Parts: sequence; structure tokens; C-alpha cells
Amino acid sequence: SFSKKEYEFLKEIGVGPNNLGCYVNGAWKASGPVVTSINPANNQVIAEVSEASTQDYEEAMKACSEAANMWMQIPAPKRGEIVRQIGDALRAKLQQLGRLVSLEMGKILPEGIGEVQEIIDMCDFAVGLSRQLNGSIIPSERPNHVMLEMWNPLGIVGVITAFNFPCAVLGWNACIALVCGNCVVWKGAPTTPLITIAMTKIIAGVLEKNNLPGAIFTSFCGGAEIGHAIANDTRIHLVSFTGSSRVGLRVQQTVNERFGKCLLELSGNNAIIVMDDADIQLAVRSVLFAAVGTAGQRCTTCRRLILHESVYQTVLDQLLKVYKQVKIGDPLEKGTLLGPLHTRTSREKFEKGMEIIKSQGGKILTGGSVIESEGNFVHPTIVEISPNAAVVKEELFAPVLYVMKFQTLKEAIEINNSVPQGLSSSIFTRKPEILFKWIGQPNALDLCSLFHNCLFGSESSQGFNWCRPLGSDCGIVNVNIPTNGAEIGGAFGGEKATGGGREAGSDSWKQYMRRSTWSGRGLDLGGLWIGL
Ligand code: UN1
Repeated sequence: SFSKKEYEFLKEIGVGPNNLGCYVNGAWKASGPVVTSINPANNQVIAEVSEASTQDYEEAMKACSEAANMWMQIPAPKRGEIVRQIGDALRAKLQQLGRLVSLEMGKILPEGIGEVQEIIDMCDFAVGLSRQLNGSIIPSERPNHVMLEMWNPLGIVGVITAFNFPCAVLGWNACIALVCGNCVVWKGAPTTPLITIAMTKIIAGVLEKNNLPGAIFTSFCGGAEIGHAIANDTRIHLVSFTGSSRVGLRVQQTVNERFGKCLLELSGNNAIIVMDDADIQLAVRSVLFAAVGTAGQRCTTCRRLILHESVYQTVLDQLLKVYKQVKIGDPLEKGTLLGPLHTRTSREKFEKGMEIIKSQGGKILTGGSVIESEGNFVHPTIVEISPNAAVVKEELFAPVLYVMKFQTLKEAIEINNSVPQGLSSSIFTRKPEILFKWIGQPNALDLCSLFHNCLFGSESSQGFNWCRPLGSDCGIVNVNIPTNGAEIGGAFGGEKATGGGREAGSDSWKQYMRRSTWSGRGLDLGGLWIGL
């Protein structure tokens, strides 16, 4: 049994002091190295986990390939019914799973529960989608011909997730991949193995209850070796990877090498712009949540605050005041706003980051140091720095906010777009004309005169270019809300070094399928042949 009483609830979600970390062909096993799961709040061991070996991997993939043949033949709405049951099973354990996310990842409890809710919502979304994987009929240019487009499953989808969203990101991918007719092979982060096990047990329970092969959902606790195996495996048609741009690029190269498909959700370096007409209170609240929430370990965390010179000091003063009130502590304790960083290494990276920031002319306005304790706690930090400093172009995965000044909107947008990453962005303003420039469309209020000028010619129309995004170059372009907290209904992802992938809602499902275009003609008048 667990030596610590506070870990006892884990039994209710199938986690023990020693765990086998692979779900292979419907059975739990693991012959790889034994690792420990560590509580980031005190660096004590929660439990032990045996990871996957390459033999475990091979055995699992053989079974998964067989399961793929049968799963893709089950009608999509019936696959949706399985995902519906998974959603219900998760609902029944929402509190315990949320607590585990908070315990093992280190995010505060409401965020832990919120994250499990997100995968439940993804299940609901996917159930509806399972009846809407519609193809289309395209008008043929030839008489008596028909052209159809149909969506088919890929086969097997590999999902490699990161420590910061160990549940939700699995949900974005797996719920959709499953209803689209694919088997899923999941590798969770090496430092969140208990979440990988607990989630898999719930999904496995549903498959078992429905007499379906467990290999439909295959999962591994493991590190780079298993990640590598997934990237190299020709049996895996799509690899969805969440992590750093550096590793993501390597995954993409490996997968491309074998003509596989890749879906990348990589580093962000997200900015909030505050205009001179902004609702300052709203902006300050949003920046606090975006920069300090999840201890700055979301890919959508606000890392750069771009302030109009006329509101610079006001925003900064208010922000410094609220930063001082942030309650730091045990993420499971009520009222805590800032939990620990996920690992000791993240804390070291934070310390190293502070040195680099100072050496590049950054002025630390608050924070800037670690908190001496058993856990990985650091002070939330605000740094005044030039947008051109090299360190500003990188993603330091910690609650560190860079502030900088601008005079014109054009300048602010240029700063927003001046980093290699392109995930999320937000502007605070009350003016519709600014909003439309920000989202990359010409000023909506000028549309009439623009059309007039385009039709009848004018000097001023030359400034507009309809093809190039004129505003934020990110995948997520927000107005008067934080950079983080994206809803599942939209397509989630970013451009440039963020990788270009789109997950969760909208038409992201198309990436988990492939299409065939059918063309044919009627042989006799009246008889229609459609390429069967
Ligand atoms: C991530 O950090 O990998 O927008 C994703 C948000 C979340 C997703 C973050 N829904 O904050």
C-alpha cells in the first residue's frame, strides 16, 4: 500500500505503488526500466512505474495492426458510442483524475479538474462528429459523370503528449482519431506516467465491457526510445506530437522520411498587446492568468506583454501589485494560484534563464528567483527588456513575463510577429478598426471605401493586400481575452516554429482521415456507375 495517506485515492483509479506501464494487446505488462513518479510540490516519490521496452513495443504494435483492421470496419456512429462511454467513464472519475493531474503534474486543482473536463468535452464533440464525417459530391465537367469524395480512416494514429497537458491533449487527438476509425497508440510524458496509466485503465475498461480488442487503444509509459520507435514505424500513419520545436522538427523529419503524416503542436511565444484605449483592469486580470496560470507552463502562456507607451506605467504598476498577491504553494490546497514547476530541471532552467536575461540587459521588476523549499517553486517574474533581445525569441517554460513598449499599432504587430513561434496572441482595445487590422483584415469600417477605391482606383487602395495576413501571424488571434484558455470547438494550433498543425475542433478531424476521389459515369442511360 502507499506509505503516504494522501496518495490512497489513486487506488480508485487503478494506480498502485508499483505499476506496469504498458497496455499491450489488452494486457498490462512492461519489461523496460523502472522509473519513479515524483510530486513536484515536494520532490517525494509517489509511486514506481515499469516503462516499455522495445519488445513490449513490438508486441503491442502487432496486436494494434490487427485491431486496426476490425476497428475501421465498425460503423462510425458505433465508434462514437464507444467514445461516448469513455466520456461517461471519465465523468464518473472526474475528481480523482483531476486530483492526480494536480498531484503529478503540479498544476493547481481547478486546472487539473478543468483539464479532465476538457477530455470529457472532447468525447462529447467526437460523438457528434461520428455522424458527420461527411464526404461530398462534386459537379463533374463531363456529361453523365459523377464525382464523389469520401473520407476513410488512416489506420493507426500515434499520439505523443507532453507533461503540461497530460489529459486534454490526448483527448484532442484520441477522441477524434477513434471516431474516424483509427486505433490509437499513445505515449504520455515520461514524468507523468501515473496519468497515462489511469487514463488508459478507464479507456481499457470501456473496450473490455464492449468485448472489443484492448489493442484499439495501446499505450506506453516511456521516453525517447519509444518516441523514436513511433516516429519510425511505417505501421503508424499519422504521428501527432506535442512538445518543443526542437524535438518536433526531428519527429517531422523522421516521419517525412517514410512518407508518414505529422501533426505538430510545438513551442509558443505568445504576446498580449495593450492599446491606449484598452480596459486596463480587464487587461491586467487577463495578463495575470495568461502569464502565471499553470506556472507559465502552457504552450499558450503569455510570455511577452507589449504595452502602449501611454498606459505602460499604469499597467505595470497594477500588474506588480497583483503579482505580489499571488498565493504560491501546494497545488492541491484551496486558494493556491501558483503551484511548482514540474521538475527540478525546470527550476534549474528558470535560474539559468534569469542569468541570461540579466546578461542581455533585462531588468527584473519582480520575482527573478527560486523559492528555497523541497518543491520546485519559483517567484512569478516580470522583466523589462528590449523586444530584440535574443532571449525574448525563445520559450522559457516558466512564469516569466517580458514587458516592452510601443508607440504605433504597426510597431506592436511587428513585435508580436517578430519571434520564430506563432501560436497565440491577443490585443486589448475597444476600437473595431484596430480589431480588424489585428485579425488581418483591412479596417471593416473602411470596407465600403476600399471596394470603391478598388473599382474606381485610388492611391490609398494600393496599401491593401488581400492575400497576406496583415495582423497577427499566429494560429490563435484573440481580442480582449488572454492568450490561453482556448476552447475545444476551434481548431487549436499555430504557425511557423509552432508546427502548423490544428487539433481539437472545427475541421481538424480531416487530418485523421484520408480522402479518395471517386469519378465515374453511367454506362447506359439511367444506369449510374460510380467507380466501384
Ligand atoms: C498546451 O499548453 O499544450 O489554450 C495547450 C489553453 C489550453 C491548451 C493549452 N486549452 O490554454
